[in-house]
Amino acid sequence: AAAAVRVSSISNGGGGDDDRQLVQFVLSSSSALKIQKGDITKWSVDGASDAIVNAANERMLGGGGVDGAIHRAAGPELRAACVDVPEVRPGVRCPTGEARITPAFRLPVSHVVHTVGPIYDVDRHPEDLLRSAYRSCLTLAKENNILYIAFPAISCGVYGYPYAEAATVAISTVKEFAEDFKEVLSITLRSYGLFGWGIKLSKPGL
Ligand code: AR6
Repeated sequence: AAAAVRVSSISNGGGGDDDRQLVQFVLSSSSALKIQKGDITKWSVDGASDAIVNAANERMLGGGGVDGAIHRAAGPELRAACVDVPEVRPGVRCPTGEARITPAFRLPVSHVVHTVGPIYDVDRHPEDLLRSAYRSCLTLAKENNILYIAFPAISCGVYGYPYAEAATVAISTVKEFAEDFKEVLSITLRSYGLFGWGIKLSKPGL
């Protein structure tokens, strides 16, 4: 049975742009999870099989926060690629809890996985929706042969999700995914910027 995962507090360990590891959880003999920090738009592993996740909104045409940073760094081609994502209903390209994938253009990774987390005080069942957002990103990454993926702290900015609660959801969802797909053995939870964090999945030995 999977061990319960709960994060009672999460700290970014102070300012600065360094990428040092802050915390490491060992999930099993072959699986580790780390909290680190950095700017997600600078992150890459090999530029061919890696992706960053964007904390987007349902319209998927850009916005503030990490969404704005990703669109600025990727260039206008990213917005054009997002426009091409079909709407599932008027104004909605990616419903909350789902994910869509595009190329990454000028970013140093191959793909951007766009997802939409819940608005903490508005959406019903925010935990289920956040879990679904993480799981949708991981599933899409796997379907697209992505070996490395970094997440920002989805919903933890303007959408108001408390960090410790969101970290608990992120860690347990990634852990479940790693257990379902045995080839994903190493998990890194990264902390980004002043307040964010995210996750990297990687093959053993890398
Ligand atoms: N790298 C990593 N993390 C970052 C960066 C960066 N460059 N910039 C900000 N963060 P938010 P949400 C962190 O508000 O809560 C947008 O307008 C930030 O500190 O970007 O899911 C969208 O268009 C925080 O921890 O996303 C939506 O409308 C985390 O990223 C809405 O905001 C997420 O904060 C989505 O809100």
